[in-house]
Amino acid sequence: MMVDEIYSGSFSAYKAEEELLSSDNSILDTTVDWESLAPVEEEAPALAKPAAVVRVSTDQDIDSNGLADIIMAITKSTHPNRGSAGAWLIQENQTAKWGNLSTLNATSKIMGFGKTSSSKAVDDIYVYDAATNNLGAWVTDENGKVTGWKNVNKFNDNMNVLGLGDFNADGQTDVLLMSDYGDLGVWFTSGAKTGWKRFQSLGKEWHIAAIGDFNGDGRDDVALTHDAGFAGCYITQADGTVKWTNLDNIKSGQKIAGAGDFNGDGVDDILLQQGNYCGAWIVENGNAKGWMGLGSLGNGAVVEQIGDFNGDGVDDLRLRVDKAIGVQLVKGADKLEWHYYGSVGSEWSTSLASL
Ligand SMILES: [Ca+2]
Ligand SMILES: [Ca+2]
Ligand SMILES: [Ca+2]
Ligand SMILES: [Ca+2]
Repeated sequence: MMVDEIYSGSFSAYKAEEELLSSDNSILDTTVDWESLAPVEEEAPALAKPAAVVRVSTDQDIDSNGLADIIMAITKSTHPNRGSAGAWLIQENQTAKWGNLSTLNATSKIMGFGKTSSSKAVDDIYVYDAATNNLGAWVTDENGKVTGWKNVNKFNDNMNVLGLGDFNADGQTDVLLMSDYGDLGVWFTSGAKTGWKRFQSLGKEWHIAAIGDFNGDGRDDVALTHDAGFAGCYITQADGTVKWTNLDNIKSGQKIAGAGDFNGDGVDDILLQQGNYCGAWIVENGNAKGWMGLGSLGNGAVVEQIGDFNGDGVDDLRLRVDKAIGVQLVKGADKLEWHYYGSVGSEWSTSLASL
């Protein structure tokens, strides 16, 4: 059974959902042989770009069931349906239901999830146009359908959009930026400090590793690494400034793969990956207070998204292995539970970091 062929070749952006699912029911198939899907190469999996560029402390939920959803788009420039974007809406029974979103123009990419208004219950989908340095969002209704466009801002040419987060805890998504000269800061989209607020100037030895709320005050913070091997946080303050906290040293072979709350205390933790193995620094007040082993992901698995896919308040690791998409649900220390959602054609990008 070619479970990986569901969407290849014949996709057209607004085909009815029934058509997309009618060829077989393999999107619902959880009996696939996991081992057979793993690539043959023995190489360590290529890490996705740091989740920093995509992470936002929202539910990543566009259809109002409280479960994170998966956005995907055809990014291959030569594909006739390049730009077609849709989502797998994760259901209570851990299956995925297809929903059409919209179409990206040739220079646009999906940035991630966020809220264009604090009164919105579900997330919108942020779209960045590299040709104009303009950021905006597809506004969604409570069923995950795109109902309109809301412009966020067209940034100056010397500003680089790094990621999304709510950095003043007013419920509306802001934008993390870095200038060509190393000025790190935020574009506040609402509140008393609307507009650009510079945090710090950073040299090339600094790298943005993740965005998350690392002290649990509701404001997103920024985790950074330094070439010397240590990591820490800029904890955002109520006055729009930041305060440094130390995390820990990154061991040889380890990489920060993103942020998520893996022990369910409401504070984001730091995900570390070493080969196939994942674990997390459990974070309190911006400091690493302990280690939580998570487990091995399987050969060739790439962490593409960190979010809560089963609604238990603990973030999970959404993976891709070649064309197969699934989630390792985090069920406590050293306890991962695999759920396979389905497979996509190779023309589909499912990582927010590469969409
Ligand atoms: Ca959902
Ligand atoms: Ca915070
Ligand atoms: Ca936590
Ligand atoms: Ca979960």
